[in-house]
Amino acid sequence: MEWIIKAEEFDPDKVEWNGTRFLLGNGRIGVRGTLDEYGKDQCVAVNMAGVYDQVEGKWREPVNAPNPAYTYILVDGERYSLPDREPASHQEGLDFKKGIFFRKTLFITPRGRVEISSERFCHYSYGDLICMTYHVRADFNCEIEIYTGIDNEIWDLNGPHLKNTRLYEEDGVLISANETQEKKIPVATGEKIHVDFRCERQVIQENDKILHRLTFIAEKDREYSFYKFMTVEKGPGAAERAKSAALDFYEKGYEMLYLDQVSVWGKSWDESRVEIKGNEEDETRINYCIYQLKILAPRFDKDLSVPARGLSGQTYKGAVFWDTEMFILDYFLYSDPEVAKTLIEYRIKGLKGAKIKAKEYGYEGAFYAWESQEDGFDACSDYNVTDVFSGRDMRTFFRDKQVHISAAVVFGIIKYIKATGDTTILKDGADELIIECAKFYDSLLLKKVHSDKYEIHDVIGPDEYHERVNNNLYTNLMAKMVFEEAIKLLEEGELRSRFEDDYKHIFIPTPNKDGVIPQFDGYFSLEDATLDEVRSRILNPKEYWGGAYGVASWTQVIKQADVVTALELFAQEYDRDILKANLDYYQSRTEHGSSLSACMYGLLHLQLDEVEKAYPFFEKTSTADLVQGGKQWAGNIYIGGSHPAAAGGAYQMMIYGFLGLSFEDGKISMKPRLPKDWEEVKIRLKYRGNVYEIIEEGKRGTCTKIG
Ligand code: IFM
Repeated sequence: MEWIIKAEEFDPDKVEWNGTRFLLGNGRIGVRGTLDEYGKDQCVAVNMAGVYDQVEGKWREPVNAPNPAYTYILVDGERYSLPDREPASHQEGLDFKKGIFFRKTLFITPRGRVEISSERFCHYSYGDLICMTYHVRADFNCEIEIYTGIDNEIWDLNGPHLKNTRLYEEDGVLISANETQEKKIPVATGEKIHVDFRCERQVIQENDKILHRLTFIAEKDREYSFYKFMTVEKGPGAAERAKSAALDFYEKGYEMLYLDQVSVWGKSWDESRVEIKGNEEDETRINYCIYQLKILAPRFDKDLSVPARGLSGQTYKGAVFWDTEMFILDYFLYSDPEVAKTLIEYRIKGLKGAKIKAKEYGYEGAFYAWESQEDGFDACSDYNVTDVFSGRDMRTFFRDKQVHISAAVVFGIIKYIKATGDTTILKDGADELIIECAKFYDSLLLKKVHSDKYEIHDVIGPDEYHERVNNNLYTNLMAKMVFEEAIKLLEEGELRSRFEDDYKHIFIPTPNKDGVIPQFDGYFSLEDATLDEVRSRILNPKEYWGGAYGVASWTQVIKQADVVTALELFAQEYDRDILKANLDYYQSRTEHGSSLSACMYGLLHLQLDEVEKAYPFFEKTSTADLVQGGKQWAGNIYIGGSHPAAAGGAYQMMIYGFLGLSFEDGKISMKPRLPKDWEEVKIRLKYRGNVYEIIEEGKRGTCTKIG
């Protein structure tokens, strides 16, 4: 299968997208797949997991560190770098088997050809390390100057986040020492260079950069190389550690670090790669999805979770959404349960903030942050979208009304316990968390005078285009699940009786005569405009479809799987006819404007054994970062970056859907439903402390315990 994805030419319109699809990471830092000579205008980012900052009056977001890989060359005094100079040929890409970004560019100068090439990686064994090698060769004798060092001009959406910057050299290491604006967290990058050839060396500072200048007369056809050991540190002593770590890594040397990188990635792939005989393209797609999940896994830090746009930048404030528990967690449950546990612990730690948020809105229990940053702080703004017409911020109600977030957190815990058998997290805080979430939903319930049903009003379900609706099917079913889980944890008593009563009486919307369940009260009375009609009403390509006056808001057109998500999760409670009727009805009304949508349709089709109908959804969810064209704007707000939830959804479609795996009481069962051309699928996964190899072909499969 193809482990390398690449661009075979330079295209200025793809700079930002390439930065995302060629993203590197190791869970502590994400480094966008941008070229060595790029700066903030080309969306370069060394994104730091778990370090957030707020500049007064702007959104709080994760911090991008100064870029220590910044490099460009001059040939006979002229700069040769992209995007300003047309190359004769250019290639850039990602070897995701090894987690290595590479580029090769040929420039034609008035006197001959000059080729530069480089590769870099975020080290998978050392959370703070980025390594790079850079080569230059000319086919004529010329003077070359290489400038390489740290660029402190940072691409920020809501910055600048770093202040009190000091750029200096100490013991041969270039250092950028800074602190964040809000909490004054020290952030530093260090850079040590190993040069393989004789040259005149100087350290210079220009604009916001500290750079080595390497000057030499290049001999015709000789390759000149150097190696960089770059460190990214946070917290007290960051600058000192950036220096000492850079020196240590320099001592280890590039080759050893490179071999280690290849070997740890190799081991990691041995444990989790998916092999598909018969369709190499799908094999590449699913493993690329797994790569996107591996690079954001918090393997080094115990208090982190996974941001909705991974470590690809500052979109969505680097925050953790329901994406983690409902879409992403499953990969870690069956491949890296330690990471899964970290994701759960992050939420347990966030319980304090969730209780405060519930109080703030006048509820009991725990109302989790819709956009959760460190310590569960809710970064979601009351004005999440800008109106493209007036330029005004639009009041959105995601923070106040997406109450389904608390249920997602509970759902994640239940899945974790089922997959790992590890119940210790209950006494470590998860039991309290579940009960507090049940209290929250209990305090949301409303009863009409003459009804014996309990309703939930004024919420936003997964479909964000319809705000402040009553009795959203997904929300009510999830709340019911929370009551059920809380009941299991409680002894007889007042609280337990209350939740039993809630469980029994919560209103769950029912199907109409055609078997279709309204997404919320009154949904069927909304204008039944087609997607095309709604699209044709758009006046500005960036305009937001939801909110008070959005083109979709007062129609039945929805942003993303909502009823379908509910039915996917609770399919066993509905007849096949109902599942089919809802898939049909909502499919033509769903924009799939969120990357979280396709996989839910695919999964539900697979529950119905509709493999051919499911397959296009697999294609869509597994290529969310492999094809250009995802949504980049919500109003005037930039929302580009990677899509880990779509990647996690592809993994779920693979294991639960095509392989039909279910995990019950320590046993794995299989129900193969492979697409026509998939002759055989092989996967390894972990379940309750053991490692299994699963091989399926046609309608048959074997599951062997191998460790
Ligand atoms: O969590 C999602 C939400 O469902 C749709 N908007 C984007 C969020 C982050 O992915």
